[in-house]
Amino acid sequence: MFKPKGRFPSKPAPRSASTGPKKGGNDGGEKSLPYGLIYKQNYISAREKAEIMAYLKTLYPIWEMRYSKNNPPPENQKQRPLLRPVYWLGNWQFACLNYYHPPKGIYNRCVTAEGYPPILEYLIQKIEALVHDTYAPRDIPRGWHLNTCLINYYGDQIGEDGKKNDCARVGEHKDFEPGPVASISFGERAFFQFVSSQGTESKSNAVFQQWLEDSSLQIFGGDKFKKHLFHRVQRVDRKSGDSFPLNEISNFETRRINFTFRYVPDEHITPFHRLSAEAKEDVQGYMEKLAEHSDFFKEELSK
Ligand SMILES: O=C(O)CCC(=O)C(=O)O
Repeated sequence: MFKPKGRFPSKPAPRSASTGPKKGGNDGGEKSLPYGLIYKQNYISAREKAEIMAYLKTLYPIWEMRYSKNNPPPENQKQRPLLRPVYWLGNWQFACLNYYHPPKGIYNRCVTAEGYPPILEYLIQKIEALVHDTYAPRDIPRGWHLNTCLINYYGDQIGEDGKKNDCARVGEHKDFEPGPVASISFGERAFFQFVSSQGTESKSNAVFQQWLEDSSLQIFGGDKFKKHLFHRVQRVDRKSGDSFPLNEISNFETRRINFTFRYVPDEHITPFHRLSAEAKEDVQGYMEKLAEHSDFFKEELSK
């Protein structure tokens, strides 16, 4: 991983008594949140946002398919592209490898990827400290650190006829990486819900919902919000007119970018050349695509 090079303090400033954490708290004089949830408006400063935006311009997100030759769709499903382009840091959980899913789905799912740029390293140190100050030790697994980042690009797909198809949403799911997950949002705000689900037959009930605003930090952890409830993004506003052009992807109009930081135990992250033959075959094409613009992926392919 890259290390901070001095433009940002190498360690977050110590918290004073008055700015210290409140259990399950949030900022901005809003009503306090239940244990397990943190929400901080304007957590990312204008300078930090500018640095992250400059970094995003260097990335070439890809559009993955959900299934592959060695992981074909189950009987009731069809092959399909994901709803949005993505980029992963730390390790890449290719959709066709079925994502990290302990206790059984551990190996051949998380492929070593590029490290964080200094600005994200810096923010992650601060966020990890906040987690340790806020959550009970039982909710922070041994060795927990935010070594994995999924960057999701939300917006409209643009058809050949120029018609826009809004796919700025995520269906209900759980993140199975152990411990708290931290999420940073940019652009238009998103309507985010935690839901209880009784399966596909009945409607899910929203248990807690909130808007995730530009430059905000959300953290969810603990049994209720991380293990028991599902979460989803219902919709993304189009009020502020924010738009983020993507390198090489022209049939998509991005209006929100979200980073979710998670923890995958380091021993479950596999370099490309050590994957099983089937997993290698399934992701070879994606690795080649990534290598077109990344020395890191070029090097991984050459091993
Ligand atoms: O975009 C968001 O706010 C949430 C993303 C999410 O649920 C996920 O990446 O698992």
